Amino acid sequence: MIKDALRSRFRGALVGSAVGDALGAPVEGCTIEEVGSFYENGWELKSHYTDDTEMMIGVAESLIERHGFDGADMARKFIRNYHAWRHYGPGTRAVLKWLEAGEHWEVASKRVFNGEGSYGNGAAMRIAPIGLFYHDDVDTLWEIAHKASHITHSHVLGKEGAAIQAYSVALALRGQREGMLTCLGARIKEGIYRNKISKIERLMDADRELLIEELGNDEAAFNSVPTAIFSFLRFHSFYESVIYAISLGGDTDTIGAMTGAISGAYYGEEAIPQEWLTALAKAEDEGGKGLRYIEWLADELYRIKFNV
Ligand code: AR6
Ligand code: MG
Repeated sequence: MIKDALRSRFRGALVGSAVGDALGAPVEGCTIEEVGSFYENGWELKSHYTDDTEMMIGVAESLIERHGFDGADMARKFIRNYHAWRHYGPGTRAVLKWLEAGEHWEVASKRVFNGEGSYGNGAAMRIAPIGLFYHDDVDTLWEIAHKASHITHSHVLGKEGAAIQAYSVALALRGQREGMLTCLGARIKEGIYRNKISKIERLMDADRELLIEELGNDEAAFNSVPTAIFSFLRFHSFYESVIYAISLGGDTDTIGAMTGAISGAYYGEEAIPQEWLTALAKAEDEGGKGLRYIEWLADELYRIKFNV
C-alpha cells in the first residue's frame, strides 16, 4: 500500500471515531424509533464530541509524547483533558478522581464495581490510536491494549473488548476486511466474545431488533464492540456503517465512535462526508480540541511510526 493512502487511513480512524461519537451523542439512550425521528430530516452532525473522543485524544497525545505506551503518562493525559460535561461513565469518573489524588495507575481501576473492575466500553471507545500505532505487531498490540485499558477498566471483559476493537482498527488499516473475523477468532480468549464474533456472518440479513438481541447495544464492552464490527462489515461505505450503528439506539455515541474508527481506518479520511467534517470543526471552535487537532494527532502518530 502506498504510504499516502495509509496516512489518510490514520486520519480516517481518529476523525471517523470523533464523527461517530458526535453523531451518536444527541441520541444516546434512545430507542430505534427515537433515533429515527431525531434524524428524520437527514443525518446532520449537530453536537460536540463526548468523553469517547476526549479520552481517545489523551491516548494519542501520550503515545506521541512518549513514543509508545507509558501508563502513568496516559493517566495524566486523561486527568488533564477531563471535562465533566462530556458525560463520562460513573466508573471512569471515580477512577480518574483516585488517579488525580495520586493512586497508581495499576491500582486505582481495581476498586470500582465492588473490586471487580469495569467491563464498560470506556476502554474500547478510546483505543483507536493503539490500533494504528501497533498495527504491524499483533502480540504487542494485544498486550498494550490490555494495559491501556487497565488504567480505568481492569475487568478482563473490559480489556478484551478494547483489544478486539484495537485489532479490528489495525486489520481495517491493513485492508483486511475479508479475513477480519477469522483473525479476530484466532486471538480472542473470552467465551462471550468468541460466541458473538462467530455469529456475525450469520446475522448479515438480520433486522435491527434481532441484531440487538444477539449482539447488544449497551455500555458493556461485550454488548457493543461486536456490534461495531458488525456495523463495519455489513456495509460498503463509511456513511452507511456509521448511520446504521447509531440507528440501533442504546449507547449510540460509543457504538458510533467504534464503528467510525474501524470504517475510517479502512476507507480513509476522504470517505467521511465533508459536511460532517465541517460540522465537527465548527462544534469545537469554541475551545475544544477540534478536527484540525485530531488530524494533527493522526499525522504525528504516522510520522513517529514510520520515522518520516
Ligand atoms: N458490574 C456491573 N456493571 C458494570 C461493571 C461491573 N463490573 N462494569 C461496568 N458496568 P463505566 P465507561 C456497567 O461506568 O465504560 C459514557 O457515556 C455499569 O452500568 O466504567 O467509561 C461513554 O460514552 C457502568 O455504569 O464507564 C460510554 O457510552 C457501565 O457499565 C459509556 O459511558 C459503564 O461503565 C461507558 O463508559
Ligand atoms: Mg460518550
